[in-house]
Amino acid sequence: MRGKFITFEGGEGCGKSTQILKLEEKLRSAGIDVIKTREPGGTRLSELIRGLLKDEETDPPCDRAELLLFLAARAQLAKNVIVPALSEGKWVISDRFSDSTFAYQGYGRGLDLDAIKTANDFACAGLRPDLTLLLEVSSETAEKRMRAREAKSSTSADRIEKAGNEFHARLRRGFLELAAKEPERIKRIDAEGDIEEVWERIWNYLKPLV
Ligand code: T5A
Repeated sequence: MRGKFITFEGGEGCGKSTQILKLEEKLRSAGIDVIKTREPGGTRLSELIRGLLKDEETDPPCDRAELLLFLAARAQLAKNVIVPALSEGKWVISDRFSDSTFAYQGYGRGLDLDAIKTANDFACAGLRPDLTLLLEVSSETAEKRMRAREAKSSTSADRIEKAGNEFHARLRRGFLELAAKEPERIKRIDAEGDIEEVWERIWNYLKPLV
């Protein structure tokens, strides 16, 4: 039987990665064979592309080049990792997938949504998440969490994180429009509150599916 493909989405600092770790552990302890991946990334080529997308030293990609780099990374991950795992009956949890492209490159950068859809469908060759959890926090909470993470890991904001408040407001609105268009697949999760509170909301939602 095909496994389930679950994606986590949201703006910067919404807490996806933290909750994905908890879900991975919970599913394993329930005896489910699960793999976790991230976008961009998850294969050698896709991780190299991730490096290019985050690199601040070389010339930054123009908006269309940025879109195509994300899609190239996704095509490789979908074909070589996600599709084979699902067909072996494994569950796949991905930290971001196609919805991020619509939100960031479409609503955020202003690239044409229909063109993105055509190119993304080509890259994914029909692969779509079964379920997407959209983690929602206020911009103040996101900012606080990002600052806390930077202090903890001594990293600084990358090129996309530094794209400005208006860009981030547009992409957050974009995620909400995507959720309104596909309410069956995209579930909005209130991600305010501490890690355990958010986890409880996520697990309450997923428990019946497991
Ligand atoms: N992108 C991606 C596109 O533009 N187009 C695309 O198609 C795709 C796929 C990826 C970047 O690429 C863009 C989006 C991104 O800008 P990334 O480094 O993978 O870059 O960054 P993000 O996906 O944004 O993920 P992050 O790891 O940066 O953030 P998360 O996953 O939202 O947050 P997390 O879990 O790391 O938490 C951040 C901090 O908050 C704390 C954590 O401990 C951590 O320090 N935290 C909480 N603190 C208090 N209460 C809670 N409930 C907390 N939850 C977490």
